[in-house]
Amino acid sequence: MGTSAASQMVPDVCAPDVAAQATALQRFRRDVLRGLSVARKFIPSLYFYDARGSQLFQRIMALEEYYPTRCEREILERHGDRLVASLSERQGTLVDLGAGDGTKTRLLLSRFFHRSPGVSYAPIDVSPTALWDTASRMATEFPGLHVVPVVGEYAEGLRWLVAREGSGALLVLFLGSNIGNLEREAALSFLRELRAALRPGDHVLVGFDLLKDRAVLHRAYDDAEGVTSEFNLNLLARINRELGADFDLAGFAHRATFDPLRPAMESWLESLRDQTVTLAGRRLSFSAGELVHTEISCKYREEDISAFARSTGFHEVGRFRDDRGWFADALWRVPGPSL
Ligand code: AVI
Repeated sequence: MGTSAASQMVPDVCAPDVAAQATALQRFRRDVLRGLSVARKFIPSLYFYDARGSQLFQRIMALEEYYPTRCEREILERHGDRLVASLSERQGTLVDLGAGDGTKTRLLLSRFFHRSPGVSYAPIDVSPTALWDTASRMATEFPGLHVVPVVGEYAEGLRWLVAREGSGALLVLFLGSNIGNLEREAALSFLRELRAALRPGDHVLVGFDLLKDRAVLHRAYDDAEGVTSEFNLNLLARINRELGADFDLAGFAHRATFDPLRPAMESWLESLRDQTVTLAGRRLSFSAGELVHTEISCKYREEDISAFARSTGFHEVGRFRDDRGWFADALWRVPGPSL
């Protein structure tokens, strides 16, 4: 750990592995072709976050209608001291799953760093550009902070957790209701894998968007300025840019619906006319009114959160809400004596 935080970042973020990029592109092509070849078409929401998509998501988080970011910031500002106290050790690490721009994490990191300057920060994100910005900003803001950025999906994050060196305790942040973008079974299996990758005494802080008035939900996922629409349509723009497809973006429109059974908000791209698109030598047909599913954003009841902790082997030590009770951050501990 003799190297500076900035030089620690270079190998992971600045030296893109050409073979890995080619594999990622092949996987993108395969996933899109597969999703657009079935009767109920879909594009995995993971692909929202190229550089443009990450910028648009930053704009969504600043929107008046998109309440989750402000609610969670309120929670972290109010309860930050209590939360970092869960990571009392000098050698602890704050792991940030789906770090994004790290604005909320900074609220915890500043408290955490001032208590114990020997701490480390490990942001994990699919977007190399967002990750690089966040990692370098944190390294500048907290001189001497050991920053270990990891580019990847949650699976890579879990692999990194399993292989980690050192005995310090972890506080894993899974904020912003990122959990809500996974179907219930996928969320449970992810949390079980996360639990298995951790050690007794480690903690996780999971953000859950609570079920609320439908009109509030609709506004949050279909804002007046049209930023969420642009975010959704950027999926098609990305497929054109990276996979050479010929989607006409004017031929599709953003739709947001509420499914009370899940319960969840869902995003779709609706084809506005009968049309054919060419992608990787294949012709894909869309009929007028046909919907392509692009995202699920699950909403939770308080009892869902308790059931999630119970059935994934975590012990809940605290739950923190904003004033309106629209959002909750649950603090869970891996049971057993700390090593
Ligand atoms: C990242 N994720 C938790 C956001 C959400 O609320 O599902 C993504 C998003 N999609 C549309 N607006 C925001």
